Amino acid sequence: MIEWKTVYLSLGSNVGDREANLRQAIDLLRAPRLVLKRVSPVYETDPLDVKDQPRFLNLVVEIETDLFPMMLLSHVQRIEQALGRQRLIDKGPRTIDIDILLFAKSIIQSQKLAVPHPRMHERRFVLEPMVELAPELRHPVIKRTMAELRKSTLSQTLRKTDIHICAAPA
Ligand code: PH2
Ligand code: MG
Ligand code: MG
Repeated sequence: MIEWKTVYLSLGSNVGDREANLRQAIDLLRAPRLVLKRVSPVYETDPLDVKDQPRFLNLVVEIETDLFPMMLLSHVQRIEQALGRQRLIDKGPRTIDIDILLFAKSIIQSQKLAVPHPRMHERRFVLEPMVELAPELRHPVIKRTMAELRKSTLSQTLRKTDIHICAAPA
């Protein structure tokens, strides 16, 4: 029996029809060995890192999967490519970005993949939607809950939108 793991992904878009990009990416996530469980509310967020770029729409999805982490990474990278993602500027504008935040309690440090996502604990655009889905979930390295981590990011500005994306297939 292969174990099914609960995994959290961060999605962001700041190019083109941002809501359509998020919806399409979520539709493409469903796969034979991957069940979409829950989708957080959608937040409009000021850009971090590269500040001179359009505002993002961000959300977090909870999935269950028996894929290995590198297989899941290939899957999400194929979706990024299918939505026409171009890697022009590091941390710059993108039609869709899909990051693996947490993979059950796994800690992964490889050339291609770092989990937990190395910057998730300092980003409100990740923690605000994470807290909606799993406030008491503990970061496996920092050992603090999502709700605790969120507190130190409150100076970053965002707003909750009234966009709702359903986890059930359309
Ligand atoms: N992604 C980045 C860099 N900065 N800022 C916001 N608000 N949302 C993002 O998704 C984001 C960002 C690199 O992946
Ligand atoms: Mg990212
Ligand atoms: Mg990414």
